[in-house]
Amino acid sequence: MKIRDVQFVKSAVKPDQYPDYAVPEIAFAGRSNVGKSSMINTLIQRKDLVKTSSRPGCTQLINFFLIDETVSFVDLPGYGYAKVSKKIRAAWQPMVENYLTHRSNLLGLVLIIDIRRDPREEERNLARWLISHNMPFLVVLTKADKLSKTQQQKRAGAISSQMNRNSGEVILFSAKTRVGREAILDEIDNLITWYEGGTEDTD
Ligand SMILES: Nc1nc2c(ncn2[C@@H]2O[C@H](COP(=O)(O)OP(=O)(O)OP(=O)(O)O)[C@@H](O)[C@H]2O)c(=O)[nH]1
Ligand SMILES: [Mg+2]
Repeated sequence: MKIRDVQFVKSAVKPDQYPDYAVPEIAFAGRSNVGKSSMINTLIQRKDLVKTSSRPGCTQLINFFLIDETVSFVDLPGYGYAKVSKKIRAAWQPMVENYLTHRSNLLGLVLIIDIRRDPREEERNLARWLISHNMPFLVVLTKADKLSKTQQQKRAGAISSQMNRNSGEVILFSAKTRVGREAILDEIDNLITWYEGGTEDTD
């Protein structure tokens, strides 16, 4: 997948605010501060089109980006950050659940996990929910640059078994070194090709 043009479309909270295009959409989900927004910047090769911060809770709305007018990327707010106000925490779940259940052109998710941390209840719940709704998802272990090659392999083995995936099915990524960028874009490409094959007009 080659990316030429990227447009920030809008931020939304509720379904009636989502953009009304129907292009295949990929959403990036994960714990607060894991590096979702940085991953999108790396994929689209823009340093800071998507706002990032070392402080958790940076992305608080659902942000839509249109790639070459053919694919949509969605930056989701992160879950699990204890220090944001109760009000924000209470708003997160319905906002993201609404998105996951109502967005008809949502094709799949990139579920992002910090390579140094074990997946917790939230990641496992989300994975379970996605499986039960037949929603494809890719597991990406980010911040790989923080570990040695040996440690990376060790952690990839541990996390993939905790997420019930084969270790070949998880991708190691770093927004710093950009390792894993092509692999993620290839997987997104495969998903879109599979989707378009299945929805082609057969008349
Ligand atoms: N070393 C390293 N740091 C990273 C990487 N990805 C993100 N970061 C840093 O992690 C912090 C959080 O990154 P964001 O992209 O804002 O994370 P987020 O998941 O969008 O966070 P929220 O919007 O708060 O949910 C920033 O300080 C980034 O520079 C990475 O691959 N390696
Ligand atoms: Mg963010």
